[in-house]
Amino acid sequence: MELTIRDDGIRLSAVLEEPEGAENCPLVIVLHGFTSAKDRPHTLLAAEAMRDAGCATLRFDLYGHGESDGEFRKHTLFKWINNTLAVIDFARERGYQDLYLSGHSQGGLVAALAGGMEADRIRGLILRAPAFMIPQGARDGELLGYAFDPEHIPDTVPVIKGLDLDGNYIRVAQTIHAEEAADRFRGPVLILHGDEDDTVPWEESQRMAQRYRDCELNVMHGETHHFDRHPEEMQRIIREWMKKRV
Ligand code: FER
Repeated sequence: MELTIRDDGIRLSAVLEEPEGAENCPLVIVLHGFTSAKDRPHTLLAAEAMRDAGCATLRFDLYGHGESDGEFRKHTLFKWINNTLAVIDFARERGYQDLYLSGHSQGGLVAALAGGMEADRIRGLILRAPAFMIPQGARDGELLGYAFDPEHIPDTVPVIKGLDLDGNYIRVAQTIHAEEAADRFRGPVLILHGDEDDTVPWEESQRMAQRYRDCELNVMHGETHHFDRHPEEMQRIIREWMKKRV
C-alpha cells in the first residue's frame, strides 16, 4: 500500500507491505542510503526477507531522496532523524507496537541514531553496512574521498560528481556521536557488512558491534556495499534472525 506520511510540511513517500495472514505482527521501518531510494533491489530484497519471517515492512524515501519532498543538497542527518521519528509516530498511530528499525549505510546510521532516541519503543535494529564513520569523517574533513577544512566548512560540498551538498550537512554531522546512541539502545541488533565494501569499511561495524549490549555481527565474505554478490545469503541471515523474534 502506497502512503504519504507527513513530517510537518514535508511529504514522505512510503510503501507499507503486510505479510499474508499476519495480525499483530511486528513492523520493520526500512531506511535507504545516501543518494538511494526505497525501491532499490537490495532494499527490496531485505524487506522481502523480513516479511518472509512474518513481519510487516514500511519502506520510505527520506528527505531529498526518491519521491519524497526536499532537495538533495539540503538534506542533513537531523532531517533524516526527524523523518524517522515521524514515521515511527505514524506506525504507532496505525496500531503497530512491536517496532524494528532497519537501514542501509547512511540509513543504517540514522536507524541507529533514532533507535537510541526511541530505545523504549524500538525492539531491535537490523543494520546493513551502517555508515558509522560519517560523523568522524565530517570532524576530520573527509567525506566520500572529498577533503575539506573541518573548521572552515565550504558553502557547497561536491561529494559526488554532479551532486552538491550544502555545508550544513557537514555542520550537522560534526555534532553527531553514534556511540552514545549505541549505549542507549538495549534491544537486539543485527549488523550485516560485506568485507569488500569499499564505501564503508566493515571494521566500523566491528567497533560498534562491541559497543551494543546484544549484537550479532555478520561479516559477509566477498560482499560489496550493495549486497549484490550474495543477496540470498543476506536474505537468509535477516530471515533467520527475525524469525527468532516473531
Ligand atoms: C561518507 C561515507 C558513506 C558519506 C556518505 C556515505 C556523505 C553514505 C553511503 C551510503 O549511504 O550508501 O563519507 O559522506
